[in-house]
Amino acid sequence: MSGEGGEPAANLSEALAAHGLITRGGFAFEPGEDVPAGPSAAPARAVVLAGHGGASHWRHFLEWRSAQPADLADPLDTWSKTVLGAVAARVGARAVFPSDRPYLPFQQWAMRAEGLRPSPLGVLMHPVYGLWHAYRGALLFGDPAAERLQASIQPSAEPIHLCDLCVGKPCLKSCPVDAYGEGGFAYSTCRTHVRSAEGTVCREGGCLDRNACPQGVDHRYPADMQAFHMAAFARGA
Ligand code: B12
Ligand code: SF4
Ligand code: SF4
Repeated sequence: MSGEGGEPAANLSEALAAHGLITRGGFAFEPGEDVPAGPSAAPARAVVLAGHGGASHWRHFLEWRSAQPADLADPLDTWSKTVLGAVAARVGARAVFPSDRPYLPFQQWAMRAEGLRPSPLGVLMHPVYGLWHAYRGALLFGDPAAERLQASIQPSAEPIHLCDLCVGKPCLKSCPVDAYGEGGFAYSTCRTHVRSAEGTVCREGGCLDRNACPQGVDHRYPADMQAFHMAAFARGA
């Protein structure tokens, strides 16, 4: 595929790889579906998700961060917008982001794109990366790029949902305040603990429930990355 006036689609993966990012699947929207605008004002025709499995982007982000003002707000979002905005321009797409308001349904898109399903923690379970992956943005394509993109996307075989096979479910047993349970994620209970003196372990090393999962451990985020995300979560209202 090539974007309108852009470079061939084979270059999309290459352009993302330069920032430690990968494509996370994609699909063509159904006619009549409520979708955001593509590169023109018309509704997008297809989407390709961009993100990381494990911490592949982290050193690229840190290098960029070291040249930014210390008090830069939302640095990871800003980095994502900077690098994916440039990639989108190269391939004739419009980039959108998980933090955009109103929130776009990134996890629903991811489930369609890669056949993933949620773990008991809400984070999607990946057959290779386990709970250690995320989305930094999505590229929305219009005509005529979408037709060529559609032809190039191979529907992914639905992976085994590892949580179905997990007998002990240790991810539901490690939280000191039982924030994850039948009723979903009690995020204010979690946040209160993370902010407290007793929450040092979560603040510095990441969520104990997430870290208790035996899947994808080779891709587990390093402690500084987990602490970075936990600090952002703790700052939230
Ligand atoms: C708001 C939000 C939250 C809120 C949820 C509050 C609530 N219940 O509404 C809070 C702040 C609690 C939260 C926390 C986390 N989040 Co969050 N969050 C989002 C965000 C920005 C919007 C969700 C939304 O409303 N979407 C709109 C609806 C229409 O889209 P959707 O696809 O249907 O949304 C699904 C999610 O909302 C999900 N959901 C509902 N509650 C929760 C709670 C958690 C923890 C998760 C992961 C999902 C989830 O259910 C929906 C149905 O599939 C998304 C990005 C996005 N744009 O989707 C990230 C997102 C869902 N979060 C993500 C992550 C990883 C987390 C954390 C686990 C880690 C982190 N970033 O700090 C933390 C948990 C903190 C901890 N203790 O470890 C990832 C999930 C990636 C994946 N592999 O699946 C996303 C996709 C962001 C990204 N950049 O990839 N999150
Ligand atoms: S511990 Fe088991 S149930 Fe929990 S997220 Fe990991 S595989 Fe899924
Ligand atoms: S971050 Fe800590 S308090 Fe929050 S859900 Fe995970 S283990 Fe529980």
